[in-house]
Amino acid sequence: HEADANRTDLMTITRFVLNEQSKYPESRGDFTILLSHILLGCKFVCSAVNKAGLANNLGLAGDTNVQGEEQKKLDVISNEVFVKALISSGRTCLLVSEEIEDAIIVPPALRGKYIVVFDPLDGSSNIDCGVSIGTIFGIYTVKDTANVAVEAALQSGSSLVAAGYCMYGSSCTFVLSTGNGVNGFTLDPSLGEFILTHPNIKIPKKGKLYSVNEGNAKNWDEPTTKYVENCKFPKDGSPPKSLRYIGSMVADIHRTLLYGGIFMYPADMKNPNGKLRLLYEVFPMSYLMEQAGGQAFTGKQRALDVVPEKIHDRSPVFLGSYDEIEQMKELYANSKANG
Ligand code: P6P
Repeated sequence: HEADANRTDLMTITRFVLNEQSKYPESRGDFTILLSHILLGCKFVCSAVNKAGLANNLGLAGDTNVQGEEQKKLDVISNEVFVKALISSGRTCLLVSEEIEDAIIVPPALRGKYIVVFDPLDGSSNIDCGVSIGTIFGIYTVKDTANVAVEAALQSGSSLVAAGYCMYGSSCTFVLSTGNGVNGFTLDPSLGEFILTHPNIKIPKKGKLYSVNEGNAKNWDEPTTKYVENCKFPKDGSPPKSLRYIGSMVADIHRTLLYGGIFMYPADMKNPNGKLRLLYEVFPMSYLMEQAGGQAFTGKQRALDVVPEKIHDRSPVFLGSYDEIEQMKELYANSKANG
């Protein structure tokens, strides 16, 4: 009857987070309410992404739809849904979205203590070929909700109170950390609930996979070049690592988190700060990796220690298994020592 008991004892994400929050007597359920609005956005995007392919086939998502209206791109629609859900939660005071140039300052009547930084639909260029894409978010708090300005979002990753992503792939998987480890939940579409499927995710200490866009190799610096060289031609006689690169960050990170290895978007001569955005790509994924026992490094410092100067700043990033990042840190230290 054990299996039956499990089947009827549904550990939904809401119940899971309420259990977690009960450890903090002062919590008044604000975080749970905020999370429920983030989850609403994810359920909408999951449904829209799954239909996108079909809509294309039926010509419904071309330039104009049957009403002749300008068909909005999925990342624009997703952004609007998240912005409206977050503001209507009454728990946010400042929003930073990859899709919007300026930060959104929430009207005072609807303000709460949380700042949410997010990429509503990262990797959306992959929709038409059916590759998994995702939403990435980070959550900070403010002390004073009366005087809120964009500067409040320029906090280092070490000030995050929570971060996570939702991957829209063969299933809809939501991965979250609120500072006590990492847990994964899978959407049961028949219930509209995210159910705990990956409790207490820990990234393997070392991995057999490396994940980088080798097309940028001619622009890499020496430490990155040496690390990748060693993946292919190990000096210690161990078997070469396998290259896995999907080009959709959430998918590449989810595989790295579960299987181990390293994900890299290094700086190169063309992009001295790499390509990925600090606030809503590098910080949330670095936070998750550390919470799962891994590391995240920029080539100069611990990724979460960077302090953003602007809300759309970029940063190089190397993240994943603890031992792999140690190797990368050593290569950068030696390269600096050699001048
Ligand atoms: P490249 C997608 O456009 C994205 O922002 C991330 O999801 C992904 O990791 C990266 O860019 C891929 O970039 O230069 O390798 O195509």
